Amino acid sequence: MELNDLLEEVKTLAVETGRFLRTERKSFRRDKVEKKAAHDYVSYVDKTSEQLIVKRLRELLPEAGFVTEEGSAFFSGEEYCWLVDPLDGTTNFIHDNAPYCVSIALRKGNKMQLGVVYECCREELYWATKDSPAYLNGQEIHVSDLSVLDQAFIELGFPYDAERFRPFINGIIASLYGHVGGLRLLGSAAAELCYLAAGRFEARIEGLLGPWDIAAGSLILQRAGGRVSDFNGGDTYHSGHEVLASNGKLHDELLKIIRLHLQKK
Ligand code: 2AM
Ligand code: CA
Repeated sequence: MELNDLLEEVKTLAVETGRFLRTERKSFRRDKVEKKAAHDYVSYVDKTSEQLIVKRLRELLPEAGFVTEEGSAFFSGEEYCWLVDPLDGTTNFIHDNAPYCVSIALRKGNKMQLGVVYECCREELYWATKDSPAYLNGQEIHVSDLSVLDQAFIELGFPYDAERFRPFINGIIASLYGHVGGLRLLGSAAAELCYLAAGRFEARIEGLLGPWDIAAGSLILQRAGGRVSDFNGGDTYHSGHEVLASNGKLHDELLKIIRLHLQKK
């Protein structure tokens, strides 16, 4: 199947799955939540959403492997690989907060081919392919061109593994708080990368994520003119372990600040 045909199918799938999430949210009860690790939760909703997505993607591209958050399918070196987060922003979903998303990306070898994120709460469909612009509900989007740190609106993420991340993020907050236009924490890496792509933020810093959290959003951001790297400016960000995302203009300045606190991570 051609990449553009696949893209159309994945867009439809992301919206359908997002509608399922919103419907489930209406009757969702907190006692349905299970604990994966400390403060890391999952429910039948994440798992059902993943099963729906994996079933459809298998029909679309039978030869592809999978890297998924809830582990219902596996990657064993196939040329094509789907990276799926069936519900990014699970903790928001559980508490009936926005945003939460469906995130689907396709990688061929080492190169991301397409990324689709459906932000369920605002009904926003973001997508890009390896050589297209980035789009939000059919409109081309671009990162902001703000280049002054003092005015920058910056997103932070707090991963579930607080003990490992706390010293680093404390340092980052100490450096940025009061020296930037605003700091926020929305709780969905996929949504935040897309908001950055749409010019709503200037940068985002988080680590200790999974590849499924950032695969689609990173491609969408890059195709909107932004930059994504690990905390040394390299491309190991794909693992999700270290992710600095920005409009490009503030990237080097933020890397310098991150380096001051890296040894504390
Ligand atoms: P989730 O909602 O799909 O679990 C919140 O900081 C953001 O980081 C969310 O996108 C959340 O994804 C993700 N996240 C936090 N800790 C994570 C972990 N240990 N593994 C995977 N994703 C994580
Ligand atoms: Ca998830």
